[in-house]
Amino acid sequence: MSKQWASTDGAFKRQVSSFRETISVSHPIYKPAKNRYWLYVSLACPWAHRTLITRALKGLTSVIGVTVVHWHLDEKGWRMLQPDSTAAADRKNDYFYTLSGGIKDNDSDHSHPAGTIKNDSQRMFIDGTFDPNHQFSRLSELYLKSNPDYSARFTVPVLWDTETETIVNNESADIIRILNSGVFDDFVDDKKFNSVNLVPKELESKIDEFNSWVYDNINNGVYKSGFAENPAVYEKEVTNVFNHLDKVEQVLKEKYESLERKFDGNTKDILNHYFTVGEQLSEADVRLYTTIIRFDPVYVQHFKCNFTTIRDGYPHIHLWLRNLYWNNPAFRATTNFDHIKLHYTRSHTRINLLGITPLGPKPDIRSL
Ligand SMILES: N[C@@H](CCC(=O)N[C@@H](CS)C(=O)NCC(=O)O)C(=O)O
Repeated sequence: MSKQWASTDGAFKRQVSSFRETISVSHPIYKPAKNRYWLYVSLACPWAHRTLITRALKGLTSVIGVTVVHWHLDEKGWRMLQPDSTAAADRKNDYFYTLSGGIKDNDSDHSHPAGTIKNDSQRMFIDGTFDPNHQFSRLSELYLKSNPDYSARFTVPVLWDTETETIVNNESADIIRILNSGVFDDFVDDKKFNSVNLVPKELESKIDEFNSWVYDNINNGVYKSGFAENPAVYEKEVTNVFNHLDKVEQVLKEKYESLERKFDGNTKDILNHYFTVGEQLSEADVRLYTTIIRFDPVYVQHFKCNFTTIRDGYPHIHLWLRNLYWNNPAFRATTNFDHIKLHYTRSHTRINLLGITPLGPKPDIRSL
């Protein structure tokens, strides 16, 4: 499999994920268990972010541990921080079983002090965490341990099995379905989480339909715009992104208007039902959120998606975004604007040669 992102016509191509197993009671190897599986994520990556949100929404923080890679991606891929050995042992319980994977928010007022952070910064539990399972320093080591012949890119997220020492799955769309499936429900102490279902049967086909055009045109669309290698490809892709944001805006406008009638203008009731598919939080919201939350801080300038911003051009999407962020800790606590901004602007040196991270927009996200 090729390691290149772009094809000869200058268009960005996302590689197909290689590990596609599931976890279930009937699976010959990967059975549900507590503390057996581990997630390796980047807080910058929208695909990995989906898995952290789903883990939080299903109450799986005490069932599945998390390692957060350093936000800087270099030519050898993602790296993990190296602690002294006692810290590694002591901190496993304290830090890994949190919504954010143990990363402390370094930016409490949501202004952005990126200018003070260097590429080589290695602040434990701020820039990333470590791998208590092996103390590996590179994500690639997991891939090669799982399959010594692996020759594609070393991507996050990775769902790792600590028992067989193999990757169960490295495709976020699959991983969030596994986490949502209920296979871990028995191990969750607070049973209120068991009733959470992000893909209820009656909405499944609508969620799939929404996800499929959102994936190609928005989630992946921003990358196709930003990584385009010639102007014609860029212009086509960026126009397509905004055409589909218009479509989402229309969906949410109609939703808002119908909820306004239903709840007689009561804002609290409206916001409790203000989601993209149906009137409950679903996987469709999770998958759209991780792109929209990055839009104004990064994609507008870094990927040149600058017809307008979400905050100025899309009032209904903006309200939906802020409702998720400010009213649901699973979204807020897993969103780290430092990792997001620093990763894109300092790792993609082809796009941003000097690695200067723009300080704006201020604030990263507006209040509700
Ligand atoms: N299909 C994968 C895509 C994951 C992906 O592209 N991850 C990027 C970060 S946003 C990555 O890890 N890239 C590492 C590299 O290119 O070396 C998924 O959705 O899980």
